[in-house]
Amino acid sequence: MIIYEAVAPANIALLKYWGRLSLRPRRAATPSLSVTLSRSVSVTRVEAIPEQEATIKQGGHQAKQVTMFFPCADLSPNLYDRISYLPHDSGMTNQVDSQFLAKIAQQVQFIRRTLGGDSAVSVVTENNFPVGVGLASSASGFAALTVATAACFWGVAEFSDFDQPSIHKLAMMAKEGSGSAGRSLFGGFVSWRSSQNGAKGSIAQEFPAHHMPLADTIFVFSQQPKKVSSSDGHQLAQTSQLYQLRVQRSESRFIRMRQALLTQDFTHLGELMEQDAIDMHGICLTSTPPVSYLTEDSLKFMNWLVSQRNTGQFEAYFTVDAGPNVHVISKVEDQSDIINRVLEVFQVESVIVDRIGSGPRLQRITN
Ligand code: 2P0
Repeated sequence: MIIYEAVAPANIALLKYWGRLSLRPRRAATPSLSVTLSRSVSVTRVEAIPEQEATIKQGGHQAKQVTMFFPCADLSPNLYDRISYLPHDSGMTNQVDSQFLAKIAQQVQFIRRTLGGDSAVSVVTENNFPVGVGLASSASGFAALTVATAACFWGVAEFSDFDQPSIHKLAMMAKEGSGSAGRSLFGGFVSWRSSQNGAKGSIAQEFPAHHMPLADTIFVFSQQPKKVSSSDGHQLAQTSQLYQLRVQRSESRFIRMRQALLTQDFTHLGELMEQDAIDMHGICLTSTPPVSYLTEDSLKFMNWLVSQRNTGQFEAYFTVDAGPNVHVISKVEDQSDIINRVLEVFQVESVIVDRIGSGPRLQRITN
């Protein structure tokens, strides 16, 4: 049996994707620019499974693993994809599990159709960090799934065996599972261009990880799953009066952010990044109905971080995705000092200590 195991990292957007022009295909209303992380990863194992095994229909719980079977409608009604998820220690509700597994099954079918695959597959996926709390688990999850599934259908053994056009194709497929997942196909600093005015909306690495070795420290205030999904948040964004303003500004903000990166101007990059995070959450709060991902804890922390910076304690900038947990972007050499100072002042559920990384990995395991 041959198993294709992909490890794909989460990414954190410095310039956020928030609002889209269409869901299928995913077309972003604004350009986004992210940092691919190193340690927060999803691991996905995919193998082709024979017909007789795939025809077992009932799902079930095996230890902590949640498994469901989905008909391969694209191949034959008698074939089933077997999708399993190994929950992170923080756990997920069963309702989230089944929705999550159905989205994975849908993505498998999409990849199989796109690449002309001809077998049912078994998918086992897990993360080393909590899911559904605004930590980009869908980005790493759909990136790993896309890499492992494509490797299985193509028989590719290592990530470096994919050529650049193939990686681009994988990124465009991954974003159909979750928009931000397309960016996790590349290491370093990655852009996803807007599809406004008929543009193609391509995804590409702008700079490799070593260009500017940044740290991302994630202060986790809550592991409760968010009440409004990112997908619904994207949909609601258009109801905000601030939305068009952000769309109009986004191209120039992208160019300035890229320039700050090019010149390794951390201060300018950080200022632009904070402005954009505030803009995104401003849109959320002014959507109809309003969406509030930030909590009192997040706001208190963000204010504290700015005051520390303004009084010259350290140079670090915040960004926050669709959840209450705050990412602190700093230079790698300042990371441990920042963590120590934060923990003197704040009680957090956990701290995820991460940094910029170089993208997905793949291995072919024969047993
Ligand atoms: C981002 N986020 O750029 C933004 C910032 C969260 C906040 O993209 O509905 O799961 O699949 O297109 O990628 C999270 O939303 O959205 C996200 P879909 P996704 O990372």
